[in-house]
Amino acid sequence: MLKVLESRILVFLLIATCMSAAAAEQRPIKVSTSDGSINFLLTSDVLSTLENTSFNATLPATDEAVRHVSGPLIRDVIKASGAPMGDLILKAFDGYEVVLPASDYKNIDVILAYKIDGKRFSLRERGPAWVVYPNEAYPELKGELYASRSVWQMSEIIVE
Ligand SMILES: Nc1nc2c(c(=O)[nH]1)N[C@H]1C(S)=C(S)[C@@H](COP(=O)(O)O)O[C@H]1N2
Ligand SMILES: [Mo]
Repeated sequence: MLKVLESRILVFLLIATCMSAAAAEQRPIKVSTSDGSINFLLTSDVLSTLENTSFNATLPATDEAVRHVSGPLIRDVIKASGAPMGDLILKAFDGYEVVLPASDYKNIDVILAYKIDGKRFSLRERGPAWVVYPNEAYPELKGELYASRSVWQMSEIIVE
């Protein structure tokens, strides 16, 4: 009897451990509207259905080296969520928060980069996702204004 109970507890612990590991690894970005009508999770399953865009860019607050970044276009993420193309409040795991105007992601190929130089990057490497502007092809996108919208450790998007 005790053996059965023990093995059940063991199986439960094993499943719980696997589930929390998977959840921690995914950290899906939440996309919602400020009126609460849309609540969408950008899971890895959803991500795999979105087209990937790649380009070279420098990342703010790094060594300013040129990196190869890839991920879905922000406008495709918003489309996938079913939310209207409004201004975005971007939130990060470190508490950082900034507005990304709709005109930016409509007119510029801003991406939600999940890979830097071909690799996923962890929370301590400022992952799992970083908003990146194509600032190598368009140097006018360098500088403080666009740097401030280049949010790392992305956790949430609220569409206004
Ligand atoms: N998650 C997160 N992203 C962020 C920031 C931040 O504090 N946290 N700072 C922003 C600002 S204001 C700028 S100018 C650039 C570079 O930040 P830094 O030079 O202050 O490090 O990253 C942007 N992205
Ligand atoms: Mo900044």
